[in-house]
Amino acid sequence: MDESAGVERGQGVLYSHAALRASTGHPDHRVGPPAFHSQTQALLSPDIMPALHQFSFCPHSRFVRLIMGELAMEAEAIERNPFGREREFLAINPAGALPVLVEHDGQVVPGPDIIAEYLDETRGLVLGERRLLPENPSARVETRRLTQWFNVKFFHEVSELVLNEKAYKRLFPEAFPGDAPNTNAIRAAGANIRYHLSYVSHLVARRNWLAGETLSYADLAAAAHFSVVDYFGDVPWDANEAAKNWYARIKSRPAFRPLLVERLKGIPPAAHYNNLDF
Ligand SMILES: N[C@@H](CCC(=O)N[C@@H](CS)C(=O)NCC(=O)O)C(=O)O
Repeated sequence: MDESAGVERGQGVLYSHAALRASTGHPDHRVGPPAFHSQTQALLSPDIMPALHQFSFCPHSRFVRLIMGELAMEAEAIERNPFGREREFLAINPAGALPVLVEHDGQVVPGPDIIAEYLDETRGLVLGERRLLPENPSARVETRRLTQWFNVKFFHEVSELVLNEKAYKRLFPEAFPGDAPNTNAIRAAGANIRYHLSYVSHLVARRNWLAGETLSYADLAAAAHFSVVDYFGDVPWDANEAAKNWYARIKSRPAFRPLLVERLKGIPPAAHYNNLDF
């Protein structure tokens, strides 16, 4: 822990090419509920590098990390309890939710949608034709529609249910006082995900990627959410070959590698989780 900076450092992964190498060199990188003793001032004055306050298995954090990976953007990952509500964290994001980006100049950018828009505005143009939020207004609408589909609809119908029941209730019991495991929620997620897989295959039968011919925020949001469900082995890939092929393409991108080596404390991943040829 870096006490001088007032935040726990070294636990996160740097989303740069160097970090990508470092993280793949440490397949046992473990993630668990962190303890933070930071001060607001330190959070607002990150030195040199932007910082992403995130939780490694929060799909919205993963979405932002995939964007940063595609942009080859360097940032420090600061691992946080999603339900922590530490005073200094509420000072930068009163909503208390993850992820939050703190730019190198201290600009605070809260929430996955706002971060995605901000990164497009500040760094998106460098990708040219491969811009993740495409230039054309109707392509932007379609990209935003599908990004929201996964960040909101899929989250409520699938990934949030799986995460709550299989990880969050165990890792952060204080956030679920008196809540017993809910097998109905797992069952509902299992039924719902089949419709989402069908929708993915419907889309990729007509286009190269989910929102169009180029990789976009829609693919990154979808893959981020599928990846956390896949950790628990709860994506029935064999039921849908086209969706599986789409996920295999995105899973093999360098930006995905740091995600695949992360582990939840005491909860091992499904056997195929980091297998690119699953
Ligand atoms: N709609 C939220 C999405 C982010 C979100 O739900 N993050 C979760 C973790 S995946 C979180 O921080 N949950 C704790 C909370 O909201 O109290 C936003 O834009 O801020």
